[in-house]
Amino acid sequence: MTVSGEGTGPSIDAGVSRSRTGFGSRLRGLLRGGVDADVWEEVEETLVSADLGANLAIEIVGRARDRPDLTPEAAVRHELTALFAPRDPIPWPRKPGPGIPAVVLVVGVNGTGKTTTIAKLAYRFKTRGARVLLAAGDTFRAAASEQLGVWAGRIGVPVIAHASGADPSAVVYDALDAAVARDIDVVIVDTAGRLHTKNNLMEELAKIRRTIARRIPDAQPEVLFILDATTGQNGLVQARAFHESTNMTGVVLTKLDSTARGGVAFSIERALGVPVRFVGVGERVEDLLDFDPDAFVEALFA
Ligand SMILES: Nc1nc2c(ncn2[C@@H]2O[C@H](COP(=O)(O)OP(=O)(O)OP(=O)(O)O)[C@@H](O)[C@H]2O)c(=O)[nH]1
Ligand SMILES: [Mg+2]
Repeated sequence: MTVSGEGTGPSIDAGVSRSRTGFGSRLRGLLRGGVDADVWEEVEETLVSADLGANLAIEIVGRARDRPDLTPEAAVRHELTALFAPRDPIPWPRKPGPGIPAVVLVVGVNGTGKTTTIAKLAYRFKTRGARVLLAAGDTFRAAASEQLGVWAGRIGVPVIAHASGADPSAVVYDALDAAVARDIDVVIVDTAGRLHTKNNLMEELAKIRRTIARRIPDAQPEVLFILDATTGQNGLVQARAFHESTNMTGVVLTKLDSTARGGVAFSIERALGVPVRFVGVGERVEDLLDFDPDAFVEALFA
């Protein structure tokens, strides 16, 4: 893993190359021939196999077939792109006001790429001139704080950590104090991976949220849910449970480079009404892209 850019930066084309040669090429092959009822059924199956979910696949094919004004491929591409809400051009995250840091709380199940994504975000914000501070809110997993500390050292951003086993809310409180004192622009909070079925651990996230609200009432924290793109439709179940406990404001789809079925990007945004903000396309700090729906669909069909 490297900190500074070596060679060319990542691209969405490279990031979705497995999905493109997987379901993308299958769709292209089907839609560029003569498309009869049987072929439409195969299109639907291909979308299901790409992790869009059966209902969404049926809906897309139904609407695409209703567009005789477009070629079948153009109609499907149009319907896929239309699943995403229009993107907000305002830089993210927004600093609530002078002297008040933007706070980004990063949550998700175990091993989805939370800590790596935090390093990528810190690198990105710092490169663009923001003052960044990390909070080591994963006090549960052995060596989690150290892992975050190593990234922070490489990127050159400060990190606030407590001893292993400490209350994550206390770490967050201290980090916010430090952020206000040091005129920090963005605080990014790491949290322990947790299964969405563990109520006590989900309550811990709600407590962290309350702590943020108490220390900085105007903080309007962003809650980023980190979804491993390789988990497919099961990821939707996780996402719904996290949404209920934390009221997430954005999704990062990680490991898009490792899957041939990147279709969960479509279904998650539709299911939760929460935007996919970034995609992870590798293990280096540079390997994070703004999620651009048009470029994503374009790259799948390229
Ligand atoms: N290929 C690829 N690997 C990734 C990406 N993001 C994270 N990883 C890898 O996924 C593994 C887990 O990443 P972590 O960042 O430690 O995940 P985590 O969610 O913090 O894990 P816990 O703290 O144990 O819950 C590491 O090997 C990362 O390098 C990505 O976008 N692409
Ligand atoms: Mg972690």
